[in-house]
Amino acid sequence: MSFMIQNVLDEVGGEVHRKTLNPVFNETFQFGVPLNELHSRKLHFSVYDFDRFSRHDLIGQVVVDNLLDFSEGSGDKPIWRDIVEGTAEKADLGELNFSLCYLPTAGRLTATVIKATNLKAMDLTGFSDPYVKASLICDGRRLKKRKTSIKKNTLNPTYNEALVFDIPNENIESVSIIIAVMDYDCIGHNEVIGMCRVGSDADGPGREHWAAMLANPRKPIEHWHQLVEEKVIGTYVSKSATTSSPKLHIVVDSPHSD
Ligand SMILES: [Ca+2]
Ligand SMILES: [Ca+2]
Repeated sequence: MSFMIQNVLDEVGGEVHRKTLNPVFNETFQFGVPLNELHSRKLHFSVYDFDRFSRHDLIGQVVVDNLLDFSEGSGDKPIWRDIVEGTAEKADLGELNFSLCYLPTAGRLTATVIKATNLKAMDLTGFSDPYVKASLICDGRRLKKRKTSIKKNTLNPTYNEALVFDIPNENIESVSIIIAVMDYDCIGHNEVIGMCRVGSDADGPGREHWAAMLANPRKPIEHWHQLVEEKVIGTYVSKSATTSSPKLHIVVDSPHSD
């Protein structure tokens, strides 16, 4: 269980209770909050399932927002609240702005990564070190990838960098591009912040952007995309195919690894 007072980012964790659905904690947590700020603060409870070998799963959350009422109320009286599904954390991964431009005769697609805003913080600093990785996908196989540079310690990076793919005109309807915004970490694996996907068979905005690109050859078409979790997009890439396929062709064109 963890608690957080919003905007203060004061966070404390409770003890782990094993193999139970009705845990009793009886633990006290204290936060220093000035009385005149109490009305604008929220107490955020998150209940997690502890996993030793992977990221802890969020069971649900309770947000208490009338803290001033409680401070004037009757001290230690217990309060019961229903735990609701924790969706707020998932929604805010950020947005990515890029343009797509296709030259049919040359068979060249240029994705220009312009900027990202409100990215999720993936480091203890409260920021991320974002770079953008675009992968060309055909039949579930990752054929090529291109990356931007890394912008250090920011949640609102600007790139203006072109990522170029050679896609013959006869193949343009059967490919898609998965775009991942990554957090570079000097220790451990780089983390996925969020993803989006463009292509003829992509969802909503991803399909519209692709169609607008094809309808306007040789013109850069710019669009904002809401980032979604990796597991939403990951199903479009067959993991076994990327490692065993002899057609796999990875182009490493930037100095950093992922
Ligand atoms: Ca990180
Ligand atoms: Ca980082």
